[in-house]
Amino acid sequence: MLTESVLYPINNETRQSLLLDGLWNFRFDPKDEGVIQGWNNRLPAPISMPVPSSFADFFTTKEERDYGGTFWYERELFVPREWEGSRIKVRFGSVTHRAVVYLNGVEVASHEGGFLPFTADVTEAARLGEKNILTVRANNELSEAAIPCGMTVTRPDGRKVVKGYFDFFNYSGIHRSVWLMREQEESVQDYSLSYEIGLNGGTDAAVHFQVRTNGPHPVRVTLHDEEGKEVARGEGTDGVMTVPNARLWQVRNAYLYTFTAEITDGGRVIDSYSEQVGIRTVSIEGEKICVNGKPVYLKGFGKHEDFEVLGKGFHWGVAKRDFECMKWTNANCFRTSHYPYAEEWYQFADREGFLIIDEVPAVGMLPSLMNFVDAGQGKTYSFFDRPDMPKLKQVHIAQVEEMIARDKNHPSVFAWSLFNEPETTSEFSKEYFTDVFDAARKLDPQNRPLTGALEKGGSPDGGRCHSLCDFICLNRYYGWYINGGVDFDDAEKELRAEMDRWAALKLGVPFVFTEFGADTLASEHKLPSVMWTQEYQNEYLEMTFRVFDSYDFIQGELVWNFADFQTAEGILRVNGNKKGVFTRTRQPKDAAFLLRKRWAEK
Ligand code: GCB
Repeated sequence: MLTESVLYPINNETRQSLLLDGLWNFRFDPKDEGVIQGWNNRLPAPISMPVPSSFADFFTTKEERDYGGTFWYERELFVPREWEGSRIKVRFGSVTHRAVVYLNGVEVASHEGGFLPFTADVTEAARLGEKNILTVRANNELSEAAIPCGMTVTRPDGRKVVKGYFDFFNYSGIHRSVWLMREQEESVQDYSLSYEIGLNGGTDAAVHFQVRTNGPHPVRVTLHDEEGKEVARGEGTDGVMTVPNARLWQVRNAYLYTFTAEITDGGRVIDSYSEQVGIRTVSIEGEKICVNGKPVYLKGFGKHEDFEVLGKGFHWGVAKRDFECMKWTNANCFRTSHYPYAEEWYQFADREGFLIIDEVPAVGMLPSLMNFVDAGQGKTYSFFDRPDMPKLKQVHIAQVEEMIARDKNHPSVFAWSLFNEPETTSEFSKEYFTDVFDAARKLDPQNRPLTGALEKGGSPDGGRCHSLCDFICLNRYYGWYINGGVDFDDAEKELRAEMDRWAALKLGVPFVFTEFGADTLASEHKLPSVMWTQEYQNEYLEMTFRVFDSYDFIQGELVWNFADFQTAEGILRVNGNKKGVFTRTRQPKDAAFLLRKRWAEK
């Protein structure tokens, strides 16, 4: 169980948070000699590196862009003398894929996993009223004992090459904001909310709260509406508040309250933490996905954190453009394929009323460098019988815990995806995922649905893991990886045949297509169409939608992908994956207009 506080940094009368973004020092460490050489004390001959950002696409040589191994970041920071007697922490939104953090040469934290936050308590190591040196030793190697899965090979010249068993570039670095934070010794560590709506046959709502603190003083909680008016209050670390005439958080029509938890000592507020939250319920009712008890059909995309030059570095401007483009298509949902995104994405989605399927970085559990093709064609492998499996499972569950701890209070998050396209055909996979799902079921105070994205091998007949899912997510490429081009006429038949087999199982749960799409070059047109042209992408989508519209249990369509994105090099990728409905610079392909029209009416 996670004990560290992962609350997002805020500023108020009891807490201060200073952004440490900007230009840091940086250095590759191909021989992994930094620790022996004392680079944690001072990084010799560094170059400059923007934070947050991936380092890869700033460089002009392949050795630097494709670098695999250990690398270091460093910067100076000033800790105010007035902070004496408080807890002082440094918080990283993420470092890919693992990090050791030092302050003034002293190790203060380490973390495994490149897509979730962690903090270093630097209270002891910090020098108050002086400059301090903050250093990060990071590493971006991939293996089969960590997620995402892949391998690292050392070439004869000693250079390491990192190969992911997944279809996105292994962008690395400090991808998200870094904060220096001051908290009170006694402080709010965590809180969880869950809701009941329509109380007493009316519009009142119950807000159940749990607050975790690290001290003995009493806790008070309040809820304020968007006008700043207090609408409810409660006492204690565990309880329920009633909100009369609650304004619900609705899909694409969000309403946000501000939740505040305060630790008090008589009239004095020792610590106070506030965040925007939304009152809403999510549930699976038969074959429907419901928000506030009403069915919602999911319309939207699988995305990536990916943009020119920045790689996977978070940028508010890119997020803003993405939300504007998604709203223009009349979408209402996206999946954070294939890892939890920067927290700011969820804050944006809370405000814009988007639904999120939040995915843990469990991708690449099919041992192949082109498993996106193998998966599309239904090739089977065994993966979970390997010696590293217990370690992998531990890392996987730890990241599920961290993701749920981080994101559980966002109204936008309505489901947890615990995998993308692993092998799910062996008895080993069944055992593995039973443990992962069992662990996840204990973590969410809102009991959101659990799911995972199944590739073609996870079929009605061969797959062994779909029964673990509260609703079933399918990634399918009929008309692309199979039945593409001259065989396109068979695609619809085959997709229908698979859906008929699912229907025959009478599972009684909703199905969501979490991937379907066709690579499309924005430059290519042809009449009649051929693969890779914009006309083909539209025909592919029209065919798929015809099928979706004939099965009531299909309750969502998330096109692969929102935008073109960078991948590793290969004969199937033209400088990246081109299945975007938008280009990598976020301009629409013809398919965007088709979606906009369909989703306006759906
Ligand atoms: C998949 C993967 C996704 C790939 C996609 C593709 O099945 O889940 O990561 O990018 O197919 O385009 O091949």
